[in-house]
Order: sequence, then C-alpha cells, then structure tokens
Amino acid sequence: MTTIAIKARPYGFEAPTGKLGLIVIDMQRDFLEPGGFGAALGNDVSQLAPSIAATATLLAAARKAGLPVIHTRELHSPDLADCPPAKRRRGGGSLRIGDEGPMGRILVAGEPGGEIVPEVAPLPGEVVIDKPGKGAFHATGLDSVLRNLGITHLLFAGVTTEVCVQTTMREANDRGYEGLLVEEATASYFPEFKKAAIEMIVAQGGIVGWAAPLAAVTAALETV
Ligand code: C5J
Repeated sequence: MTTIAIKARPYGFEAPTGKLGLIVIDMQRDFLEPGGFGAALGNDVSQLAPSIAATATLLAAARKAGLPVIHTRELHSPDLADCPPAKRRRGGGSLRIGDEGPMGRILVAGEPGGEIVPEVAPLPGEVVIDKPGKGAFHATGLDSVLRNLGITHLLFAGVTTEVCVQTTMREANDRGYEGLLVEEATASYFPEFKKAAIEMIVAQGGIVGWAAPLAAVTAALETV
C-alpha cells in the first residue's frame, strides 16, 4: 500500500493512500463575518480572515488529489430543540443563538449566517455535517460517514482552532483516527490561543495528533 507522507510535528505523518480525508470545520458567515455569532460575543472577526484563502488552497489540493472532503456547520434547528439552554445562556453578548441578527437568526439552520463562506463552499457531492455542539462527532453521523468512506486519517482545517477544531480533533483521536491540523488553514479570534492549541496537540509525542504548515501538506498531496 502506498502512503502520503507529510513533514509534520512532532514527527512525520503517514496516511495510507485512499484512507485520508479532509474535514473543514465551521467556515460559516456567523463566525467569519461582522454581524454574526462570533462578533456578537465581542470577537474581532478579522482575526479569522487569513484562514479563508489558506483553506481554499488546501481544498483545491485535496480535491485534485481525490481526497474525500467533509464540511461541518455549527447549527441548531429553528425551534432550538437541539440547543441546550446552558449553551444559549452562555456569553452574555448582544445577540444569542436563535436571535434575529443582520444575517438572520444566529446559528440557525437555513439562515444566511449559517452558510459556509463562498470561497470555501462545498462542491456538489461533498458531505456537509450539521452539528449542534462544538465537537463534530457529538450528536451527528460523522463517525459512520468516515467509516463508510474507509477514512482512518484526517486533515483538519477551519475555525476556531481552540474551540470546534480542537474539540473535534480530540473526539477523532479518542475514536482511533489519526489527525493532522493544517496550520494556516485554521484561526482563532485569539492568536495566542491558536498557537497554544497547536502546541497542545503536538506535545507529548502527538498526544492529540500532528500539525504541519500548508506548504508541507500541499507538497505531499502533489505526490498522490
Ligand atoms: C465557536 C467554533 N467558537 N466553530 N465555534 O463557538 O469554534
């Protein structure tokens, strides 16, 4: 069996060809644009902007290499039945989940703010997982989807690094997947949290997984 080898930290990441997928977490207007959930919590959304172009580059390389691509969206049903009251109460911002904002109801399915930004939008045939939690495995069919696709290794991109991305990497790790975070293709409202999250992932011999620069990942995907 051939492998895709990526120069990574804490050591080289090797994925069997055909078993590597890309998961792009929550690249939604509600997190990336003014007027959404992230901004309502008092965050500077411009901090996330550089991750859009990097994720677009990564997506292009993954699609060219034939990797399955999975997108996630943090969303709740319009009746908010899947939103724990504790989650809705949290934050104390001007707008809460379900409230009407400039891009429609915050983090509600079917509203403009819940859509993925056009630069990294899913292509027809790519899986989109809507998730009510921070982790993409919680209360979703993601694990079945990955197993049905035969995926054992995952590249991770998306926002925000220390919340939904890191939570999902940890969930994947506990389920036996091997995960690598693509550094430029993720971002946090707090650059120091992004840096710390990456260090937490690769510390202790890769206790959560691997991390690598975008160029190392695209170079490896070129070899497929
Ligand atoms: C947050 C996410 N930050 N996608 N969600 O609430 O990271």
